[in-house]
Amino acid sequence: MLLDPVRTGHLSGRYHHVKAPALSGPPAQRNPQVIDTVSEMLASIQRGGMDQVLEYARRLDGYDGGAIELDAAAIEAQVASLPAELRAALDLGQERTAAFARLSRSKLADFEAEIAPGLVTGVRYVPVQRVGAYLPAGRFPLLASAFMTANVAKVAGVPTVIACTPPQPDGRPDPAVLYAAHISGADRIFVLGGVQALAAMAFGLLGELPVDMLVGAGNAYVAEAKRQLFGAVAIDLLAGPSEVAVIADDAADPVLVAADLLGQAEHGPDSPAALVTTSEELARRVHDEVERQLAELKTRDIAGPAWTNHGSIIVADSREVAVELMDDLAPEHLEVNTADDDWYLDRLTNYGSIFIGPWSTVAYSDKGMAGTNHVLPTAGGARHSAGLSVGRFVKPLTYQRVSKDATPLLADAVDVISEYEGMAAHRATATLRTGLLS
Ligand code: HSO
Ligand code: ZN
Repeated sequence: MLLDPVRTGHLSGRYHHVKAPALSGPPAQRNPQVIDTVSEMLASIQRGGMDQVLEYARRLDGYDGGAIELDAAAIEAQVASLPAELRAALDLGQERTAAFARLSRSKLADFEAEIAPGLVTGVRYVPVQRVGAYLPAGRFPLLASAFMTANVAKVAGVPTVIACTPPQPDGRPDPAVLYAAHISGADRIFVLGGVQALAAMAFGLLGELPVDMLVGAGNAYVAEAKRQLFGAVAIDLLAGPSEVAVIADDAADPVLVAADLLGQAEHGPDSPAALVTTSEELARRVHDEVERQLAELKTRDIAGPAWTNHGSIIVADSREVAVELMDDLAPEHLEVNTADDDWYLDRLTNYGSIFIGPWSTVAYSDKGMAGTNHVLPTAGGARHSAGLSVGRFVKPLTYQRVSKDATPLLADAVDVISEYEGMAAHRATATLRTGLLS
């Protein structure tokens, strides 16, 4: 999250950095070795089918034969040891996420209208038929990801949702990821990781037809596989490192602001975190507070380098400048913690999800408790796109019904336009119908 000098040049002199990121310049390029490895893997799986999928699973994940699909009994056995408290927390996250998705779905209403005499048009929302959800379990098993992907797809009415999650070193999936996938209503759950999992879902190698859409995060190989499979399938988005930004003023508590910056910096050493404030005093206090909290943080080996290399604190001359700077950063997560939260909310336009007031923090959405989706655009994607939502799993399909009486209204204009374009066959489809009227 670096300010773009092209878009923010007119603001120069109206803000300054109290802390700038140690690393500047464009984000890391896609790694050519990853690109080549993934395209080789996809091609050989396309040729070799399931045998090749399992061969990669053997080589990369230590797969040693046996069923990769978990039936109800296997799921029950593997989640049996989970603490009741964790199950209850996950149940709550699933219910909240589903509640928000159900409400969002109810707002996508089919409609039909006669927009000109005899011309009836409409929209029907029809779910995508098959979705593949990838549920990683890397550095941190992000348990709520199943809710955001598989569960939201089920709420949308997707008939078939396949979930794949990688095996741990003992050959089993992370039991809590498995529980989350199960309560999300995934129709089939496979213990299969990485590129081979995505390929198996996209090429229809798991006893289902090829999926129409792949969703879910993963490492650089998973992201690259989604990018290469895009077109053949839809994807949710290509997620970069998780980001957080905060707008705060003198009304904010520096302890909470610092904690919330570190709360996402923890994701990885390249996770950006930014504070934009109208208060020099708050900037200084958050600066010191981040260092104090880092010293005691269990995950400081990750959050520390993230903050040093990609953390920033910017003081803006005014609220208006703060809004412009933040809209340029277009963060994945944005917290507003000021005396005038509503003033900011009315004006900000670029963010994945916004958290309003001192009691709202990103982790609530991360873990499913806020109900909102945590699959959100990163790396400036929030300038043009929103995050994953139930609406992405239903297609607004249009229809039209033209009456005989409405024919002149449409056909005469199509006749003229097609003639100009030189499209004789198009023109004939209209003029033939006009001819039938006389
Ligand atoms: N912040 C991540 C999601 C997450 N974080 C889940 C922790 N758990 C992407 O929005
Ligand atoms: Zn997070």
